[in-house]
Amino acid sequence: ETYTVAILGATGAVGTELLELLQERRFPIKSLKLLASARSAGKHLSFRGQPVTVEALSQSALEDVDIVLASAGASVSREWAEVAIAAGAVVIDNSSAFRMDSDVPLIVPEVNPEVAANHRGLIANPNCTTILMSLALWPLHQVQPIRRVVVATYQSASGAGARAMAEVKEQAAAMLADQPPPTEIFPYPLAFNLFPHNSPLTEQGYCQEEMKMVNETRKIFNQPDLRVTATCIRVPVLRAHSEAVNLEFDTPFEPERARSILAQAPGVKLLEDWQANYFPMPFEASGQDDVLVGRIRQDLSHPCGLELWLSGDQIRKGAALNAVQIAELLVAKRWLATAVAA
Ligand code: 2RA
Repeated sequence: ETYTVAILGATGAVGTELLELLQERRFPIKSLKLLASARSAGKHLSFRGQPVTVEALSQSALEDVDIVLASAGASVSREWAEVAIAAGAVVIDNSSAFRMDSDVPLIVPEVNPEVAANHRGLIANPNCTTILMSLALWPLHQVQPIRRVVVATYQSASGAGARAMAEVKEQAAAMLADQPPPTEIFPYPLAFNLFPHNSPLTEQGYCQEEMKMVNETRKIFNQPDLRVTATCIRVPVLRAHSEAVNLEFDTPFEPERARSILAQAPGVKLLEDWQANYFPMPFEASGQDDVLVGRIRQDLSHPCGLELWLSGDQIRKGAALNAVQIAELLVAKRWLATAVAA
């Protein structure tokens, strides 16, 4: 069976990766629609060697679509997801618009695939930092429940979009030429600098990006009492996020045991060479499907603590690959028909 698929936000960093992955993974496509803002309409992209013209998003463009992969921002998803669902599509939304809605499954296929069966036409893709962290934490949590997570993130420019990736390069060039760095996308220079993620702050002093990790991890793990705290930092890296994670369990978790579990974990590549002092780096994580995990060690400050480090491609597994894997899951399990429609 083949499907009509629409990519919403086809010309963005994630949209471009979605197109690449649908080809690379030979997703069973009958026809492909590339939808974007009127500004991008008319551009020609290529799919399976054939040119595909980008169309402006419209009600008619969403007719007769089986699956919408949406990555055009929360406001576009809020405006158009229901339209697509009413026209019969299942929407896999990469934006933050619906992630915490109780009737919207929030899915990492390696963690909670079964929850996707309950969708009512809309499935949310978690935030990139949450996806990457959950791949490393879930296999450990299955063996010994995690009680507390303390995470510091080192987030690439790609999380702010394709133009942000271009700007950090322009900033570096400007600064090397002793010129003022452009700051149109980022509020401050990111090249040779770093700053706390500049998403809006909540009254508790956490930014929205940090609260996404707290709330989404609890939902995906189905553990509302899981204690999570996060500090999210934007760093001058192009397209892979890294995260320093401290875990607390009820009883000690041997690093060797964690290492052997993660060596078999789906979507994870254990990468550590202690003799060579060689561990995951965003430079190597970029372009890979797997999240690189390493530097697993006993927390010296707590007998039931464990430390680990990870790097993962923000555009790929952090967004586009996870969304395509959700689509593959729905097709494989024949879960495309919504509970509502059935
Ligand atoms: C960021 N995770 O990195 C957010 C949005 N992709 O800025």
